[in-house]
Amino acid sequence: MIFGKQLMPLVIKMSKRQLNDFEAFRKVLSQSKNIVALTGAGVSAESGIPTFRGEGGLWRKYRSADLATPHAFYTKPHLVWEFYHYRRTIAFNAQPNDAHKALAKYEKLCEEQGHKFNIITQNVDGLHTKAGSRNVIELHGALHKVVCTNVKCGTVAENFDDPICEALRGRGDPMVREDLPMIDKKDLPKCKKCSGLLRPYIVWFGENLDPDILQQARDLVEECDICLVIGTSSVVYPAAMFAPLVAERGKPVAEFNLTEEPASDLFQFHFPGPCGSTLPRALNIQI
Ligand code: BV8
Ligand code: ZN
Repeated sequence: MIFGKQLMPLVIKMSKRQLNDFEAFRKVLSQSKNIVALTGAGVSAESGIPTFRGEGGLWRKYRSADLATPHAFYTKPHLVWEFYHYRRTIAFNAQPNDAHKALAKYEKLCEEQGHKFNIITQNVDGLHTKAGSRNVIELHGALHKVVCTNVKCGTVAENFDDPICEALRGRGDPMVREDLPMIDKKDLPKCKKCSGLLRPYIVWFGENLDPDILQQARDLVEECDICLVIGTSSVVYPAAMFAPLVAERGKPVAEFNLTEEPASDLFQFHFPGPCGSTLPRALNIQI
């Protein structure tokens, strides 16, 4: 399977784009037995979770991509932990919005009809699961999980403590202009098993995705009859290639987004607007 930009020229622009054609979309959806939803930060925006490229994309004077890297953690682990402490607090206190709820209800409907429905999410906020969805592939990890950096240990654990350690209490403020005094590494989150330094269980830029998780996602992208691409700018690989790959297979793709994105021309259906409103309507789900 080819990934990355080399695929783009192969995927012809969708000749007939259908804008807000809810009836035509529902007809195509009703004939589908294997449905995939690919979600990004936009699906959680109406739950108050900042997106990466909107105004929420900045934390203090940093872009998220400046901090979501192994280098950032290696050089300034305390700053990266402050960033993730900020995001953990927001995510743990956020509630699923109507888009999450519609997808969770739709999963149950599919089950009753013997159809397959899976969510492949780039998000790490856990809101799909909180809404009741069960078939969720978290491509980039989860804010409520941590992993031990001691190579002899590598324990992955769930952790909902907020703050995760005393030294991080009150250290998430996004408005602080200058860096706060450094937190000593010994006071950063520690593994309960070996006292090694913990890091968020998150796939950072420049890191490979878990190969098993990536393969599960690729298999679904290869097999599905239709793909809903919801609230994503489709700029981060390999996730950015999934919906175009479905289009390249000649299968229908429906985009739910506020704006047009680079890949939008490849998709058949477009439902511009907040997905908390457009998605329940398209799925014909009462929240
Ligand atoms: C990989 C976890 C192999 C972190 C994330 C150079 C060096 C190193 C790597 C690369 C390189 N060049 C390219 C790469 C590959 C890189 C990449 O793609 N970079 C991009 C920037 C070009 N990818 C990787 O590194 C991946 N690994 O490729 O491994 C490798 C290894 C080494 C070297 C090369 C290759 C790993 C990527 C995973 C990074 N981790 N998340 C964290 O969360 O802290 S990515 C993170 O950003 C998200 O998970 C998501 O994937 C992405 C953000 O995108 P979106 O979710 O789409 O959010 P965004 O804000 O952009 O857009 C929101 C959308 O919603 C908008 O369209 C908006 O209009 C819409 N919206 C807003 N509100 C609403 C709405 N829509 C509807 N309703 C609303 N209400
Ligand atoms: Zn450990």
